Amino acid sequence: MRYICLAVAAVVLSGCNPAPSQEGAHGGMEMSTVSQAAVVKTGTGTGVVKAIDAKAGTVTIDHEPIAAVGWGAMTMNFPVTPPSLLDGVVAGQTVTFDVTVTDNKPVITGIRK
Ligand SMILES: [Cu+2]
Repeated sequence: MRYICLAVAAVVLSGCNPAPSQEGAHGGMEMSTVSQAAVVKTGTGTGVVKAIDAKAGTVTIDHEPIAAVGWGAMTMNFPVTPPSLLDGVVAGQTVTFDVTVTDNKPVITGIRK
């Protein structure tokens, strides 16, 4: 009886545990990678300029989805580096822009009209 109980326990453990524990280990590895090094993603987006703050060096863009950085369509405010990229950019314009996202903080590094 004892062996049977152990066998049943082993089957239950092997049947239920591997999938969740593997996922947990995998997730844990990803988590530690995230906490140890900056995650940098770059992408190119297209959108309509909603507002510009030349003094702050920021631009608000209603952008289309940018798969490379995992974003859906949204309106958001970006810092622009260097701010001179905003020269000649006006609200209402449709622009293509390069964005670098470091640990979820986006910066626009290029704008094309
Ligand atoms: Cu966005």
